[in-house]
Amino acid sequence: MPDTHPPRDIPATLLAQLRAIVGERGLLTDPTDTAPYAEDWRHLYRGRTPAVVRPADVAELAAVMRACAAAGVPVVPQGGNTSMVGGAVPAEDGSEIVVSLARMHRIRDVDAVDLTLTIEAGATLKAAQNAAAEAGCLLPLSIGSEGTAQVGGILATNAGGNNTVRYGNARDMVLGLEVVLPDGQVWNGLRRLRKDNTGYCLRQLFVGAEGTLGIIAAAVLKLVPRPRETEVALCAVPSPEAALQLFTRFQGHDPAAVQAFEYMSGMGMSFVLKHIPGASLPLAAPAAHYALVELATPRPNAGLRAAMEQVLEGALEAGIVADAVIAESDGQRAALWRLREEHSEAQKREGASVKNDVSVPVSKVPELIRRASEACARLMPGIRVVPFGHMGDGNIHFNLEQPVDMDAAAFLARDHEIMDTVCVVVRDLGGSFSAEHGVGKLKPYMMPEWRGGAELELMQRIKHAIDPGNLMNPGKVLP
Ligand code: FAD
Ligand code: 2HG
Ligand code: ZN
Repeated sequence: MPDTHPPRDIPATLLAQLRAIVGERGLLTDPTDTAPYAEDWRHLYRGRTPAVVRPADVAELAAVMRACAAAGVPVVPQGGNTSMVGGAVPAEDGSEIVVSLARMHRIRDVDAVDLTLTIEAGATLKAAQNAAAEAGCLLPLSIGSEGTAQVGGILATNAGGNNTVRYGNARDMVLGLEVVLPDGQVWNGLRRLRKDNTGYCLRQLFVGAEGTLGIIAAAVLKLVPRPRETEVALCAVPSPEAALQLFTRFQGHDPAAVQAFEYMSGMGMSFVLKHIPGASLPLAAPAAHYALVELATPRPNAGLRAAMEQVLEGALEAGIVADAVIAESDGQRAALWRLREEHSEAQKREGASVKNDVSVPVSKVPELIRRASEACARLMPGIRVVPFGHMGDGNIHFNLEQPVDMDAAAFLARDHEIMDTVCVVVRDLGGSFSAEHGVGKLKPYMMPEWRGGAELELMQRIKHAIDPGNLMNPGKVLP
């Protein structure tokens, strides 16, 4: 979206105060330096900010927040800036300061007995996974952006990803939080207890709040024992219904082993093969639909390979699977996952796309794909339907690519119309308009219709109680 607003001045005294708190290294004010922090990954939003503040520790962060609160200047917390909904982008009028957590990335503690990782918000998810692995454990959260997305960002968005089917979302991994409140007060809730019924569960308020209530400075995350066996297979399937049947067969065989179950369309896969260097399909022929399944277990000698082969053989005989390949090495497992994880990048390279990060009950996924595909084709002949995602937990990225002969801007101008067309079906199936990416700047307009009445009113009351000055990430989440 174009930046049409003139920059708004913030008090020079505040800038001087911020510089005194974080030093020259911690403050960016040159527009060339701040520009990357003011635009989102999808290039949907281009904001402007007079300053990006990069505190080095929680004391500096608290002082920054106290100074901004005293000056009445709003702040936008930013992690890896990989939000799919423009959640970390400042306003266009230059009235908001970006607070980047990037310099707060220390691993404070890993405990293989307690199965906990205490880590600062600015560490990348990948760094958190590595720290867990070095201690012989697993942090069971995996998303395509994990090399860039930060622990604070994944908690603020309650990220989901590939392992939700087995381990739940980010909020299921949080035992404790350290949060800096809008007035600069620090709440140290870094407890590592498995049981702690002492009043309201405050940490869960900040998880999924998308930076509208406070800034997460550090967290205690729950770990699990690392898997000893992992098997990954890519399957060509005749339909989304067959993919669902395959999923239920795996779940029926051993629900504790299904670590991921992902769906991909033939069109989406063709984009990956076309745009991603080195990507190749290890099956006899391209298919209309694919499923990627990962089984894993911490049990030694669990015979996962035999389980994978047994379920796939049964599915091949029943006509649920047309062809399948099981990875033979870590390299092959990574190559199969790459075909899945490069879907976002491939869709971006193919042209403009409208994303619908929706969820429905797992049993309704095939109906969602069929009905939403039909509805979009009626709305815009030639629109290209590229659904993919986390079928095992009911979360499909029902993405639409511009028709080949249509101008990208003309296509994007109809984004709400397209999103609303998909959402009519989602709603009818009892689903959600945002499964894992959040509401951000893109979708607050949907909140009154989907969450209106007592639910939205309660959210607004909580927001007002914690952030009465509306200084935390204004314009995001709540309409
Ligand atoms: P940012 O984009 O920087 O911020 C996101 C929101 O959190 C903003 O509202 C921001 O203000 C707030 N925030 C950031 N840090 C803090 C903090 N410390 N305290 C308080 N608020 C904060 N998401 C999924 O759920 N599942 C996926 O499978 C997935 N795959 C992706 C694949 C790709 C290729 C890309 C580009 C994105 C994907 N995402 C996915 C979306 C995105 O990566 C996640 O939402 C991620 O959790 C955002 O982390 P971040 O550090 O980049 O946060
Ligand atoms: C994924 O699952 C991400 O790969 C991104 O959530 C989805 O690009 C998208 O729409
Ligand atoms: Zn996803």
